Amino acid sequence: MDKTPKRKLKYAEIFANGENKLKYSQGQIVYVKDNKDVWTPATIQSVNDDRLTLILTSKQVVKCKISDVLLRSETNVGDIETLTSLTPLNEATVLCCVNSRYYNQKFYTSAGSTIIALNPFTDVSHLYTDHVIHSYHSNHDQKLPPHIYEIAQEAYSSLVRELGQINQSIIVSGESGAGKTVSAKHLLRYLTKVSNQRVNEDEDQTGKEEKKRGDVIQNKILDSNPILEAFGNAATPRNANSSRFGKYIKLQFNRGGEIVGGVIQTYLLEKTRTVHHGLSEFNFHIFYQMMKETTDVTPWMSSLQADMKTTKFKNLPSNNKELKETRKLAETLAAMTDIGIIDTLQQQVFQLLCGILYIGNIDFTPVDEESSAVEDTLVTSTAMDKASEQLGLSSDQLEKVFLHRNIQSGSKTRRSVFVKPVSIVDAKNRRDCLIMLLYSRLFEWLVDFINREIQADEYHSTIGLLDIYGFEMFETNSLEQLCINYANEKIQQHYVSHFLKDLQKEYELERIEWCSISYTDNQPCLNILEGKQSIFGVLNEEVYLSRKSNKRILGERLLEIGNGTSSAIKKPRKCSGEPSFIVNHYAGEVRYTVDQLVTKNKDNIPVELISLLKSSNNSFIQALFSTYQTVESPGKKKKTVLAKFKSCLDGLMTSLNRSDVHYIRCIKPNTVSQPGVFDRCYVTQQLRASGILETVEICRQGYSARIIYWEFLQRYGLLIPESSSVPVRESTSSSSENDQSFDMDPLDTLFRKQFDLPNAPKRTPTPKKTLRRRTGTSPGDHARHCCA
Ligand code: AD9
Ligand code: MG
Repeated sequence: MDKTPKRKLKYAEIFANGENKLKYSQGQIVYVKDNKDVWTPATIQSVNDDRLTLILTSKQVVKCKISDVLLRSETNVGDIETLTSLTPLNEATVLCCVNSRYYNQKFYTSAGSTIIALNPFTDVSHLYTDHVIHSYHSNHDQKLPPHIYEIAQEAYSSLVRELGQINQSIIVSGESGAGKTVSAKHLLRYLTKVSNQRVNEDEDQTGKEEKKRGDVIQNKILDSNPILEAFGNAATPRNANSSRFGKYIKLQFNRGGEIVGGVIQTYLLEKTRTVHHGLSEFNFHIFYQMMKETTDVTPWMSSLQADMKTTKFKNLPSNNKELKETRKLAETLAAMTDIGIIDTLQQQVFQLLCGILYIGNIDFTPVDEESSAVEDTLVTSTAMDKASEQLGLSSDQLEKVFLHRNIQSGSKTRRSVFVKPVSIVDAKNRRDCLIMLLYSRLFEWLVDFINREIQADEYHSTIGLLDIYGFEMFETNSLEQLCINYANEKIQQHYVSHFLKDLQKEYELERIEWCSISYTDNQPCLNILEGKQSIFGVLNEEVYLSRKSNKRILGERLLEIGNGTSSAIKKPRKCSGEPSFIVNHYAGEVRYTVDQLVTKNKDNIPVELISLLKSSNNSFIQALFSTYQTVESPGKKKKTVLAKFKSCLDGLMTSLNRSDVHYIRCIKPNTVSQPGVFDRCYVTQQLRASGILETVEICRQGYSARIIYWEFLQRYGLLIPESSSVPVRESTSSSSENDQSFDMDPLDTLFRKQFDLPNAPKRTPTPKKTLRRRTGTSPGDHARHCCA
């Protein structure tokens, strides 16, 4: 075997090399770079060294460099379902393929091991019928069109057949509004349906009882969606139903492949949305749902609605948004009932929401620079009365907690507490803090309640569905966007390291002829965000130093992080206005404003607020806060928002690393959320950022399936003639050592004969391979790799 290290070729270089060899000639059909369409079709009129004269479809004649053209396919690329089958395979053909498919209402395309899901922005329910589910579940040989169900089925099959890692995960990624949440819902429905079908197939007398229990759990899992969407989603300029929290739901299966439970892990709800709204930003859906009066609700809801009807709530930017939520309240209430939140509890929840809205209407006036008073207006006095009533407190208690703070002094043993008035700015902050605290605690309670209802005591394996908030880039970006985009960077890094890096490493390890494909690694950006000297490091230090941050100095400190050597962080070109910095994320550059970063990272909750809520006469509020920790463990610093978020995401990564991961890449075809509009620049940007092109190239050059030896033998062993000596496995253990020590030579020889393959070189033991991938290439490829 030739051991000379191969020079790493860049992805673009591979195409270029291949194409240069072809020597462009007159009459050849190509794509040429274009500002509007990214790549546009053309025909070569003449060639002059490295310059070409082209004729466009508009008959316009243009001149360009050879490096500005890519080969065009003779056939209709729109008919191709699997990008790995594109010939020639390049950015232009990939783009044209997904573009044509989109206009032909084919929203799913296979891209190696991944499915690309284009958001239809229109009703395509015919794609998700029970019949379609059945087709993908019961299909064994027939090639069905690409679909997200294919990925769900792959995960489910691996789980029930116990191939590779038992636990499976499906990561649904993409920009905000790309269709992750909708896809995740379809995946969830698919998995609940097929797990049910399996039970029906083998149902016996005792199985009936279990099935009933299973049905109840599965319905509860499905019911968690409308509840969490109502309380955790909101309209943003990018998506009218944007998830404002990350969600990882682990479906729990028994040995028979039936869903017996689930557990939901949520990540960082964007609680600031309850008090601050930028242009075209709205509060969480649930507030609008409850404001929309309907006839078919319970008397307590009607009286709450009548009470709020004439009030204009400051924290409820309207724009008639509640009109769109007409149908939803009944749906949310029904789901709450089904999941086990009884009517009286529901009433408590909505009274709390009503109280939260009224708190937002309380305003203040300055008395002097250091003290303030509650504003003497009808709006504020009504709000004070209503809020205190709903929260089980007195108006005096509320007023006191907004206008004064406790200062502790003295030693640990002789501690005294002073009460000090606060400025108008601090009074408003305390009001907003109370709102955020109440809402986030309510959300946590809901998630805990759902988990208690759906979690199984015992289970065999899991399939996790990850649906986080998509990459965001607004006019003004703050800590919320920093966290959201950081989470997306982590997911992208998972993809890069597990798919693009590891797969190639494995080929090298197995000494498989391989021409390394380079890819954009987002590790430098992650280093800038969370590394030793990083944005998180600086922002956490500012919190721990407990000093008043100077925005300008902090901005300069943040910009020093890269030492001018990393291109992941840079100074904005226009430095006027608020201090800010730009992070070069994998999906694009985002400008973050320095203002409020430290305050939000600190997330200081005054102890007085918690004590007050603990003393509430309202049993629900009391219960919500009874176990709330006000002080961290002695000697430990209070964790910042960024530190908590990072450790949550590290936990998520550990969980993903312990499972077989399947990917779905959602692509948003346009920025206006309209059907039938395919913005080629915007789509190309997403294709490039996601690493789709590299994935396709790796899948095409690589092998379609990777199966560990024993599984391979189990599956295909029956093809071996009886007279042949088949290697026998010595132990039942599935440790990787056993897989490595197993001698494949006899089996290898047999298969090589069977498929008429050349003799294999002697190979060294390889680490256990656990991933199975399909790229839509011929079945012979399975044998080809397994014997390689
Ligand atoms: V965010 O990161 O939470 O802001 P998502 O989750 O990626 O975002 P979402 O699933 O909410 O986007 O989809 C946005 C909108 O696109 C939906 O409200 C639908 O109107 C539309 N959509 C998405 N997928 C489909 C689909 N498969 N069929 C029809 C769809 N419409
Ligand atoms: Mg979403």
